[in-house]
Amino acid sequence: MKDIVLITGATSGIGLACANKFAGNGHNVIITGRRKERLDKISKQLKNDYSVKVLPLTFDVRDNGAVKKALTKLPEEWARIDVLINNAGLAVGMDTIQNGDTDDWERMIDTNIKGLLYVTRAVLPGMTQRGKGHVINIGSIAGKEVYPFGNVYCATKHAVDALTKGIRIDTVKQGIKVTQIAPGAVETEFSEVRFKGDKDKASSIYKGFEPLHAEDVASVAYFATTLPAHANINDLVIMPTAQANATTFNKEL
Ligand code: NDP
Ligand code: 8X3
Repeated sequence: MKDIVLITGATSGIGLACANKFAGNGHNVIITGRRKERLDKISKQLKNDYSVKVLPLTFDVRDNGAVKKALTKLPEEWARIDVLINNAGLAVGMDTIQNGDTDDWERMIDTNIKGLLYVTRAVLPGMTQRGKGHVINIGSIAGKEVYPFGNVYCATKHAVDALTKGIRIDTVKQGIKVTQIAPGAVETEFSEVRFKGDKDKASSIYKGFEPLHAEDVASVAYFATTLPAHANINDLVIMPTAQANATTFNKEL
């Protein structure tokens, strides 16, 4: 049977790759993000390429009112969400705490922690009522380790790690699957956002080694949903082969 898969942050990178992966396997997808033009274009592409149903929803995950409005009154054919991929997220800036920009901190905390919570709070009651559903949180190696100048971003991803465990405890009796996928370096728009539009600095992050592609992470997310009902991947770290941990790379420069 076709699933309904809700993917936050589907306008680029990992979320976009997940939209293609799930739609490519015949599932109907709800794609979200703030950039409406991109969502509309992606929606057309997915429908054309895969003949699935697509519902594009434009909202900011930091706005709880907008999240509730978009997700708690879905048209009936879309209301039974089988898989929620909490992917929308970002890093902004890299600095010490003593020099850090508090606006950057607010953006990361509001998006990566509060946004994930708002979306999950809107979607999870339907899953628990039906006794079926799968929540996949995109964490990070930054949720397993803390690296220099990563402080607040790492803290938000440690929160995603903790919340994944908490959601699993809270919903185990209703049979909900809860998975965290924690990637190392993936070449997307992530570093461009982190370095506030500095494309040269962003691309230098991925020089000298082959980073993960967004499709690698999407494949793992899709695989997690193909396991039988009794089996769940709780936590999965996926890294480029040339990356041993958050700070150790095999780079040829
Ligand atoms: P991208 O910048 O390519 O994609 C981020 C997505 O999140 C975009 O679709 C963006 O959409 C959406 N988004 C950001 N802020 C908001 C918001 N306030 N409301 C709604 N949507 C939002 O980066 P990635 O694909 O790399 O990042 C996806 C996830 O993967 C993030 O959670 C990131 O932390 C995590 N991650 C990334 C890694 C990497 O190396 N790239 C490694 C480990 C984890 P829009 O701008 O249209 O709103
Ligand atoms: C993104 C990967 O290593 O920049 O979460 O934190 S890293």
